[in-house]
Amino acid sequence: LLDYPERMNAAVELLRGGRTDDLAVVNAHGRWTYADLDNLSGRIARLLVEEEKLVPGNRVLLRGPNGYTLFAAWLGVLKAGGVVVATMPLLRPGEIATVIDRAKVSHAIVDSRFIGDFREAMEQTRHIKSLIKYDGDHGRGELETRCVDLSPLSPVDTGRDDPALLAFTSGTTGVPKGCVQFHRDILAPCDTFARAHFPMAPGDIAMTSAPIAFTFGLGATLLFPLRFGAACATIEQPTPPAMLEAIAAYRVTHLATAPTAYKAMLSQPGLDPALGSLKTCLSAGEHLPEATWLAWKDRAGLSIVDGIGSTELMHIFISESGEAIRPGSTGRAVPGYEATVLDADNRPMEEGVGRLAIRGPTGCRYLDDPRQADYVVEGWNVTGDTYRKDRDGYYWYMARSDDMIVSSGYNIGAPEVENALLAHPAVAECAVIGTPCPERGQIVKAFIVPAAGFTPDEALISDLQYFVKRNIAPYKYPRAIEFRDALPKTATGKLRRVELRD
Ligand code: 3SK
Repeated sequence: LLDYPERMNAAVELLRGGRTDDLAVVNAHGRWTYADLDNLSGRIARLLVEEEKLVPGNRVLLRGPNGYTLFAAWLGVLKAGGVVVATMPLLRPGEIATVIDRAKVSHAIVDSRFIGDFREAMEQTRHIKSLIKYDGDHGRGELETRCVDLSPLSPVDTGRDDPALLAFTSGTTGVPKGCVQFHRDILAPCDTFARAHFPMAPGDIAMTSAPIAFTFGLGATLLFPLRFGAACATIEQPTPPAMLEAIAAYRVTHLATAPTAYKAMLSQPGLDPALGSLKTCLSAGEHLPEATWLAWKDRAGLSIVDGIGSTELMHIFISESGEAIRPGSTGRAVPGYEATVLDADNRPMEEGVGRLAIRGPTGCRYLDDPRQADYVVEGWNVTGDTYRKDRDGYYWYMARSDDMIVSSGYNIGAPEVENALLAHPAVAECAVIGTPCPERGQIVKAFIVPAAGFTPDEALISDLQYFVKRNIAPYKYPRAIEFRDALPKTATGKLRRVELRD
């Protein structure tokens, strides 16, 4: 399926996607063509190689919000033969220092608004030899000034199996793991998932709420548009109202965001103008509740393409689109990938409930981490999700494997209870966990962020419990409910149930 040449550079391949004068990136600071992006990334590559003494394989940390300069730096690092280490904007100095140490980062390109935290992180490590600042997309920072008189470098000769990206997964538990992705892994999601379920064409404009440090955001914002000659629109603060405003302003055709953002956008006054241009919507990062899928279909007239992927496998490996979507199901294996569910003895099952396992053109390669042996089992990438596979090959999300609650002998998937609660108008966000109980082993407990206008009191608790019992098997109802102002999340927006359990 993916017959990439032995010698290739993913940045070069991506920039071939559009014609020189085609729009590549647009935001509040300007509009840039493929020629602009090719040129600036080439000059950044020269600066890194000739003045900052980067040699192939050096790791370059990038830090800043999504934007033209960050994207040019991302492509420039690859052209220079370096390895991108992108960091989530929300990381704190201690976490950045961990990434620098684990990845042995030698060079860094950092947006000047993030420089304070970065310098604090640098004081905790000794690896960084070169730090260059840039000034958002204003074009006046150190990076831009030092590049201005340079000519673009001819891209360094790299191989398809050379490392191009070190993507750190914050995970919902534990110490971050660095996932090594080769040049061919950068193109693989474009030519598998995106081609099948989220295709773009010249003239299309994509937008995501996810930073490119998260491979979900990287694919939907940068890789897919470039591969197909389309463009992307970027915003720095992707709140639901700002996203709607930007969708309308840039006539965004392809939107990729998380389920909670779709739910939040449904109740925003700016929804209608935004719907005029949208052609395709993608959701990943968390399980998409059926209620949100149906509400978006009803209001926007669009079927959200759901998908599950992982940083380890670079992008989405189960999804479905068009008429083949079955609301509530994540979909079927993406063409090029094989999926199954494993039983307790790691045997693949034809159908039934088990641990999701995947194999295909991308796969987990942790950087020097013994957890590799937990993720790759007998050739399968075991993602840590429990799924039900039906006889038609559709996958139905049950829970993260460690989010199954066993209460009085019943298996209860926390997301199923969350979906039931989310259908109630008083619930803005919720998270369900099992808490210890001497009689039942565990009971179901829900943490709920109430929607505006609802009072978090005993009457609401009873109402919610009754609501769940009426809509799903009554033994699954939350016996305990606690109201919160917000829920703990990872930097990529995934719920941290582990924090609630603690
Ligand atoms: O969380 C996901 O489903 C996902 C999707 C695409 C790329 C990476 C991830 C973690």
